[in-house]
Amino acid sequence: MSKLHIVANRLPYSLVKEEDDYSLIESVGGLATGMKSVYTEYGGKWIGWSGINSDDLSQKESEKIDELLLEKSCVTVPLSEQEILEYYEGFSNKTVWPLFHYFTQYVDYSPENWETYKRVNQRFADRVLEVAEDGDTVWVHDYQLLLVPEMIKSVKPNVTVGFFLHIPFPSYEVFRILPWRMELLKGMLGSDLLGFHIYDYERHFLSSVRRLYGYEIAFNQIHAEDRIIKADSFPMGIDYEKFRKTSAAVMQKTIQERSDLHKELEKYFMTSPDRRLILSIDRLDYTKGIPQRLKAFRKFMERYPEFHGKVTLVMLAVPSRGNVDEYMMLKKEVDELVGNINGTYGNINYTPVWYFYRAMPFENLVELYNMSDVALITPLRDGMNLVAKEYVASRGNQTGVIVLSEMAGVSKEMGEAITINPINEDEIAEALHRALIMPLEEQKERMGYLQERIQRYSVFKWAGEFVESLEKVKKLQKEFLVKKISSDVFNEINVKYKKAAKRAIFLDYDGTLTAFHKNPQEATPNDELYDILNRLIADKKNTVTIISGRDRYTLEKWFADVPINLICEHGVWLRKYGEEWQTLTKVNNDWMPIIRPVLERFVDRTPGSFIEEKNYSLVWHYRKAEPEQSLIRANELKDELLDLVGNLNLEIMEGSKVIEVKSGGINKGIAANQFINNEQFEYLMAMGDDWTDEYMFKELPSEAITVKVGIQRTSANFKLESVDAVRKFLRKLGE
Ligand code: ADQ
Repeated sequence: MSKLHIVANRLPYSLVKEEDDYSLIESVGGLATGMKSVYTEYGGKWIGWSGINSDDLSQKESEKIDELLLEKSCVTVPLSEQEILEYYEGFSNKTVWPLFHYFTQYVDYSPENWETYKRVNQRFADRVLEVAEDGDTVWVHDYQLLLVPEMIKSVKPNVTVGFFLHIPFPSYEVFRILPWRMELLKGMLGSDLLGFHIYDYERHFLSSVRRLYGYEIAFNQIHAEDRIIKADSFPMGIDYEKFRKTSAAVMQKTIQERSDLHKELEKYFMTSPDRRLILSIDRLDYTKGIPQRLKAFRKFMERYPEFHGKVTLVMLAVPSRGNVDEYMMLKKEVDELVGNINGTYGNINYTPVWYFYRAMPFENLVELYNMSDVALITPLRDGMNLVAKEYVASRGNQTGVIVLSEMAGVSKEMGEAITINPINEDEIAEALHRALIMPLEEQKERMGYLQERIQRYSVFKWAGEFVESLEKVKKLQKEFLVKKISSDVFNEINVKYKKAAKRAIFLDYDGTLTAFHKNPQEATPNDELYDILNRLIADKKNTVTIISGRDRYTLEKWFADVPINLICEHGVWLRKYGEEWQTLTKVNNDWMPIIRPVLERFVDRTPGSFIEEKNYSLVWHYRKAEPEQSLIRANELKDELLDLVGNLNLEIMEGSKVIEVKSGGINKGIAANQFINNEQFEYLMAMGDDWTDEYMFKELPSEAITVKVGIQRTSANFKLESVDAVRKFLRKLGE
């Protein structure tokens, strides 16, 4: 039975050493909760690091720990202190983390860290490969393991790989800075499905793929060389019920049962009933905008003296990466700002900022969520931000206001929050004021909508939808495989081929026999291709024809020494080997002076694009142009042309990065049929990669072997994934 395995930097358990023995504590974090529901249900393993560096463990201890964790279906990946330093604290947290959060000034470009990152990713992948069998699914998590998907896929292509990125994916302009950008993308592209919190990150990712790898992207499907890869957004949720229930339970406790924190908070409210609490919770990280938040609070105090003595900001900061320079500087800055505000506005009975530099037990966290009037969440960048969702889930009486950074992924789901720009201190100060004076009715209305939404899309739903989506990608890929020429199918084709006494073979050129080139004139045939064609032609039973959209001049030059037939410009011209060029169809060019200026206008507006003029058609090429802009332009151009072509009996053909306008009544299908007319071929075959080749696939007699190169939809009977596959196929034919 197929299983689902999880791969993440950390396992969902922490180890506690008691004298000579170890025991496990279950993690309660969002990811652990969501994932546990998945991998236990599908009987898989969780592969990750145990949290203890392997230098500190004897062989016996390691074995003991491995055993203990295996009972929980966890497989450990051992990491030494040096590796943690270079892979985790180094490349993950000093290179990828700052870069992906747009803190380019903090990015460390250490090649040593990169080498260790690769090595450790390989170790994770190796562990997965030991565990996962063909047909299984593996779900890899986050920025520490960007290379793992490809490392799995390249060895076990029949394992389905999903990847989820928990942090933002930056815009191409930022991503491109990284010296190892190609390798990181390649690693991610080993996945079958890539998940992001929000559409913006997905969009940035696709744009980097398009620019760096040049793959076709239709909607959110990447057409890589041999596979369809899907990218999609899945906004991560929380265990809503757990927060809701704990919150309700905490508030029902008797005074004696309440926690110390709870009692302190009650005391605070008792001294004056109009006292208000503002809550701020995060890891102490420079991406979270903590200094800016404190400055905005100071501004609020400056502007609204009527709130002095009445408002307290409770600020929880979980210590994080404390031995890294930037984090030490941040800690110092935060300490100073808190001191400054408390010194300026505080007195013996009043402390404006309560600052806790530590993690809190879950129950206390919920108490704070429950008792705070405002949640002040102002990260400069944040993949999602679960604190905002946890606050919503804990609000039993449906009051409370969220002041939320527009730079957090979660803001896309929280239209009812007061959104702010986290750099704009004035705006935050005003938003705080607005939140504090918001009427209860309005608070309840907003919170009601938020609760409904956050409850519905919980972490379980999130995990479930990702897995379901992976299944769908698998299906999509299978559809491709159905037409793929397997070795059995090849054998059948080869039997027919060998039996036939007379064969006609039509081969498209660009994208079929040769890979695309930015400059079409440079896509020249190489020795390997000449060799393949010459061997085909050497068999006297074969009539081989190159059938292309290209102009006569180029093909004639390239194939001057090859005894081959040429059909050019999609079927306007035919040159049988040893004969003169002849037109297959009578056409006129009266329309060209009308259409050319339209195309020229598009060339002017789309740098890098150009017009090619053929005898009977005009082509707008945009392979060299900026990819995203040119796609928009291509759609605009088609739109404009559609209005014109009807009256002029023209056809618009869309090829790979080209739009071609030509006289109607000409296409590769008509041309191929005319070519075989009156001759008795026993074996017909046509191969091509783009839309214009579909005419051949549809119009040739039904017994023809038609082969589409690429994974897109087609009316051909068979598919091959790449130019390489075509060359191999042609070489083997007849053997
Ligand atoms: P984080 O950067 O860690 O996660 P976030 O999503 O806010 O950010 O999660 C923080 C978690 O820590 C919350 O569950 C919160 O309850 C807990 N926490 C915070 N302060 C605490 C304290 N003092 N004591 C105890 N617990 C505390 C990364 C990305 C996010 C993304 C998540 C999930 O940076 O953008 O939302 O992963 O994908």
